[in-house]
Amino acid sequence: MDNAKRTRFEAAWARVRGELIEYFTSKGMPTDAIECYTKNLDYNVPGGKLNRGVAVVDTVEILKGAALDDDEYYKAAILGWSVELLQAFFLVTDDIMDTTITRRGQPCWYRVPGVGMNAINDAITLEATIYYLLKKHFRGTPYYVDLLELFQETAYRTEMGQLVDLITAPEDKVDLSKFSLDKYRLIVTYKTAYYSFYLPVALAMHMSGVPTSYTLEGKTIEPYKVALSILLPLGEYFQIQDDFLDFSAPPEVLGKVGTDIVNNKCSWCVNTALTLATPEQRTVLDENYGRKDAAAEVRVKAVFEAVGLREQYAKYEAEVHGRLVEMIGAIPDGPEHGILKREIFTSFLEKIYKRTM
Ligand code: GPP
Ligand code: MG
Ligand code: MG
Ligand code: MG
Repeated sequence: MDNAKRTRFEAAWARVRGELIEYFTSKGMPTDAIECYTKNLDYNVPGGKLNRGVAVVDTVEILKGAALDDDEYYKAAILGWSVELLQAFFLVTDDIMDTTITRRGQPCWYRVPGVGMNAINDAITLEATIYYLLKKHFRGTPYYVDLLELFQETAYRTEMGQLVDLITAPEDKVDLSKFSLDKYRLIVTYKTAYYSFYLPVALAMHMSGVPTSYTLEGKTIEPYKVALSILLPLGEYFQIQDDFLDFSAPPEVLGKVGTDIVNNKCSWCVNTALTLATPEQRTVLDENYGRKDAAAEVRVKAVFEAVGLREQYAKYEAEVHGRLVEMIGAIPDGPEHGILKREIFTSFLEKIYKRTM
């Protein structure tokens, strides 16, 4: 993402943050509570890659077909920051559930001295903040209920995916026969793709007045369904990257230390390795995967290398990129109609293609 784009989006955060602290203060909260809330916001909301939030603004601009004025930009940015708040809510709790050590190059929030399990309330507060912002800025718009439903339904789906993710990776019982690429696809579609990919675009579509259906050259188009049909596979690709990087990326680059192997996760890496392993390699995986033991993790990584996971990933990435480009090329594009545009999806794809962090 270019710097100017990031800087403008971050400037909107300074304003949103000010509004939030002002509201919190106006409710008569004591000074130490205001301090804790401010720290919660500053530590957990703005420090990520911001792809999801910026995607809202980008999509609103693409749909308009012209630059946004300051008011339009700020409204779109509030939705973008609401997606980032949802993400912060998920990550704070996900790190507790996954017993992760670092996130975005710093200790996970629950591991910060003085925070501990108060992090759970902090996460819930981050989610509540979304609905405060929506009410304050969108209560009077015709699409307010669409925004509310979208946030609620998306969060619910993510929580369903998180449940399947967690129960497929029990701490005390490793059973690799429970894993499959089909199970994997279900988990990642629900736990990642809806909130990371569909949500930002659908929010922007609602804000831009895109209707549920319209007619183009005699055909009925359902633009939200079309968007979903591209964005769910795109989200699957993104999570496969996340899983591959968990295994392969240097923690200094990634900003977090991979925990999927020791946590017995049904990740793309283990599923792919299972399809390629010899009986001997399979035994090594059965005996070492999901063990809270650094030496066991090293043995699993050695099998991942031996089956050629890196080459498999490179092959997958080239293949999925081609497939997505083709899918995007096949959707109805109506620049002259000002409705769905292929550029929404290509800009998203190019943002994540070959990412290393
Ligand atoms: C990412 O999975 C999934 C989420 C962040 C959704 C969490 C949903 C909740 C309802 C809490 P991950 O554990 O692979 O992400 P990371 O690798 O970033 O920890
Ligand atoms: Mg996690
Ligand atoms: Mg997780
Ligand atoms: Mg991960």
